[in-house]
Amino acid sequence: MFKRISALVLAGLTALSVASCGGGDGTTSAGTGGGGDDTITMGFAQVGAESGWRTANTKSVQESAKSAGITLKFSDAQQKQENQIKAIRSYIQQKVDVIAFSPVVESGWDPVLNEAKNAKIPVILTDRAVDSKDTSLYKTFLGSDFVEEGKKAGQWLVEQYKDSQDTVNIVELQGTTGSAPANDRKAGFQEVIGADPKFKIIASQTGDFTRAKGKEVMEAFLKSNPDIDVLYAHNDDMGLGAIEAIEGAGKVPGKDIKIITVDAVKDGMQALADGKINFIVECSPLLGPQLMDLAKKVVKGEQVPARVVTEETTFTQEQAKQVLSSRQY
Ligand code: GYE
Repeated sequence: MFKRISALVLAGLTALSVASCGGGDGTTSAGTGGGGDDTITMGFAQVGAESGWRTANTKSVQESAKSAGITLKFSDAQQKQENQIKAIRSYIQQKVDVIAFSPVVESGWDPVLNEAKNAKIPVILTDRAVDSKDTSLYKTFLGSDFVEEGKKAGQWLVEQYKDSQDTVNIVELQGTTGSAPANDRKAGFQEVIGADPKFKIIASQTGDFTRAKGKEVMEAFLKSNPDIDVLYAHNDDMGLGAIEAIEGAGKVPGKDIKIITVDAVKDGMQALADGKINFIVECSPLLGPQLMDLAKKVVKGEQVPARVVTEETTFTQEQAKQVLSSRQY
């Protein structure tokens, strides 16, 4: 265990030192941002590599920067806010032209965002929101409507059980504590199912958006609750971990326990097509192209919308079978 933790810490430090010396991507642009030539330098502070969604998002950002001719400085915060703050500070020091980041949690960003503002470096929020009251601290927020995603999950459930009066026992695997998707997916779901008292959330805990934690927490849920009807997992990865726990307990995922997840990454869609998941709410990680467009505008000082919402759909098992082969992530 200790070995694993120290490996993670080491990986985090490496990621940060790469960010702070401006290398890692073969570019030598440190200190040249903010004027001089026309090339835009973006500092991007990523959350981590916790899920299939995140891996696809990172790839999208890196590939889109390349095709947009934007020099990218990239750092991975290993799901830790302090690492993200350090990375952003190093981007400020390096005088990049624009900073983009996906805030791991919603709170606690005002000081570092003020530092960026004072240094006149525009900030774009991608994927996740912050709860700062002062919205002048960032130029725009590009990402999904997570409350809407939670509502879609709830609406499917309400429809499934519309002809039954029996109690429906639900367990919930939440995303990272304090993150916008965990807060909002919980709230949206609750709002919809809360209208009918037969829906009961009997256990709800974080699985940190990872497969390993999803499995571990689901094992604990199964031990203390013999009558689980439904699992609502805030992402595919936790749902996939939970499937292993359910099978390990001798139950059939998708039948004995119905499963709803969010994201629609390939592994999730495969499990949906195989009948192990029942419904997936899509959340697109392919934010790179829009992010680069917004960055170019913001650097030129052009007006951009304060909020850009990603378009998304939902998938049933039948729909998953049809689109699986053409899924991009
Ligand atoms: O759903 C989850 C990831 O912020 C939308 O983060 C993102 C979430 C995504 O780890 O899989």
